[in-house]
Amino acid sequence: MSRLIVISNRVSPPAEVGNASVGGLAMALSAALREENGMWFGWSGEVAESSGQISIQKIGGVTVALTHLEEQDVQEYYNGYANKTLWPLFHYRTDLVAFERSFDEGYSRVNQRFADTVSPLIVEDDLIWVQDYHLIPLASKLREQGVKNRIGFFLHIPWPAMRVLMTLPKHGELVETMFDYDLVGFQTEDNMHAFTEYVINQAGGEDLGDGRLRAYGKTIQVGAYPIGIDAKEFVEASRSQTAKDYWDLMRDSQAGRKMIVGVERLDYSKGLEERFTAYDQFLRDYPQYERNVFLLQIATPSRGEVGAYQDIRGKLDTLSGHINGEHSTIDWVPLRYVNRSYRRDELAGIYRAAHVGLVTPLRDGMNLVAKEYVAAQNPADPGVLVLSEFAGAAAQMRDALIVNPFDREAVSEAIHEALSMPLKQRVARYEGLIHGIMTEDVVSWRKNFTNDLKGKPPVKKPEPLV
Ligand code: ADQ
Repeated sequence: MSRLIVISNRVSPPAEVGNASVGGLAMALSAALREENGMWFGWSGEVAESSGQISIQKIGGVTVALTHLEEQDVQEYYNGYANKTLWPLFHYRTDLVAFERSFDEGYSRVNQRFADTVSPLIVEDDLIWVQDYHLIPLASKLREQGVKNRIGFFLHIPWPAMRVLMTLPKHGELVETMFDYDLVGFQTEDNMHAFTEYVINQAGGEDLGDGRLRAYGKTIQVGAYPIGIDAKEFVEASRSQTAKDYWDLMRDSQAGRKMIVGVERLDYSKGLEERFTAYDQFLRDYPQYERNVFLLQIATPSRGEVGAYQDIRGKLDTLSGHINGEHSTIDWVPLRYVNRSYRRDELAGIYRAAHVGLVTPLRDGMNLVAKEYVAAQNPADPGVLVLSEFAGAAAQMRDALIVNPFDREAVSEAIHEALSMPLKQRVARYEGLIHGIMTEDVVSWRKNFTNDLKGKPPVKKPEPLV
């Protein structure tokens, strides 16, 4: 039987797999690796004096292979090219992009080192699945080592429009490396079309039909594989005792007020500054909500070594203070702004207590919070999802209230519409959304991708649970 080898920048700490704090993606990949006798390779998250060593352990049926990085690698590859160059560029924030030759070199060096370290572990028939923007050139480096196996790549973040990508020095070289994969997967059709447009118009390539693209003398398969959540697990988490305790806690602290919730990593792509401004606008536009509503914004600090993340954190501290200073009364705080993270079962209870889920990224590959919010709702009395048209999830979740996150008046109106929506309409929208969440889940996502990589027909979608 062929093995599956997943390669990603970070490997979820194996001791935590199966624990409620581990994300659905980590759990789904671990399940795939267990079933397919697989191995997960990536950076341990630790910095070492010298890199290239590998530690291999078997945990819960999954072989986990970890390697360390040197300080310079972390600065140039991870904080540098991945998070100061590609992340802002692929999220259309060309104003925040830093191009430095050393980043480029660090990115190439770490991809080379990953290839050198993992290639001796690869045997014939292994299926290799590379995850995300940190490792775009990995297949190319593996091919140079003589690896002939089938290699797939999945991009979790958006693929930008051609003209945006063209602001990246050496963009052609980056795209060329993608032609060393057998299958390249994107979150949405839109992203796939943007890639195709570049290949045809910039690389002089050809669309051969059936998802096949030819350029640089090579042919690859491309496809859209919208990622889902582990819906069954999340619905179960929302019915757990911890979720009920958190739901009770929130209900008590609401004191009859309506609650709007936002949950994300503290990242400029998530549109938190624009969201706070829109909420401020909402409080001005609809004074009838004074003392009757609050926004709970959970934003976990992330990538704190990168300047743009320090800047956005500072801006949000100021803006949240300003909104509360302006609108609070002695017995009401309109914005609860929380910089910590919660376990999945705790989050499920928090989502369930919220009348509105406010998910307004400026750009997002997919956005799993939108799906988790809906999965956690009480089917008999569900809350309403307000969703940015620029989240990949918007292509699937048409029953959400879809908004332009840059239009603060429109977001303000959508919040009002969501808060005042009659039960019948809330239930109809929820039912329209939950079906897709249950069927297009993370399990069907990874099966569809790996079957296409193997060249098998798509999996039959599972029946919905609720
Ligand atoms: P992210 O940018 O991290 O993922 P998202 O898809 O929303 O964004 O996933 C975040 C996950 O972290 C969710 O499962 C959420 O519950 C959890 N999370 C966020 N804040 C949390 C907190 N404070 N406490 C606990 N948990 C928290 C990237 C891409 C997305 C894409 C995913 C998967 O940017 O567009 O959907 O990968 O492909």
